[in-house]
Amino acid sequence: MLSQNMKEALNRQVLMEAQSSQAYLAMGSWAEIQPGLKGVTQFFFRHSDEERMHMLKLIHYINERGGFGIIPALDQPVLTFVSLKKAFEQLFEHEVKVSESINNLVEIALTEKDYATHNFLQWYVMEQVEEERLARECNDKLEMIGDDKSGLYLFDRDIMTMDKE
Ligand code: OFO
Repeated sequence: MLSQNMKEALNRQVLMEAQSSQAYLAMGSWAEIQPGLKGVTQFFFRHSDEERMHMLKLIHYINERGGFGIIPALDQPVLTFVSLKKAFEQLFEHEVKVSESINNLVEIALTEKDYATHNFLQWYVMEQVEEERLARECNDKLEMIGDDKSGLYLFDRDIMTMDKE
C-alpha cells in the first residue's frame, strides 16, 4: 500500500512523463515539416511513444498498490524551434529534470522504507541514464556539425540507429 505522500509524488511523475510525451510529439510534428529531417521526425515520434509507455507503467503501478493513477491536464508544449540544435538542447535539459525528479522519488521511497516502490523505480533510474546519454550524444554531434548540410544529412540518416543500448 502506497502512502498518501508517495501516491502524490508518483502522480506528479505521471504528469512529467505525459509532458515529456507531449513535448516530443510537438518536436516530431515540427521536424516533419522541415526539409530533410525524416529520421529525426521518426526519432521524436518514437520517443514520444516511449514517454507515454513510461507514464502508463506508473499509472498501472499506482493502481496496483491501492492508489489512483490520475490522468493529468496538459499545457501546450513548445511548438516551434529556431534550429534542430535548439530542439535537442531542450530535450536534453528536459531529461536532466526528469532524472532529478526520479532521484527525488527514490529518496522518498527510501525515507518511507517503501522498498517495493524503490525497486520499481530502479527501471526508471537506468532508463534516465540511457536517455541522458543519448540526448548528450545527439547534442555533441549537432555541435560538431554546425551549419554543415552534409553533416546534417548524415545525422538524420544515422539517428534511427543511434538508439539506447
Ligand atoms: Fe520518461 O524518460 Fe524521458 O522524459
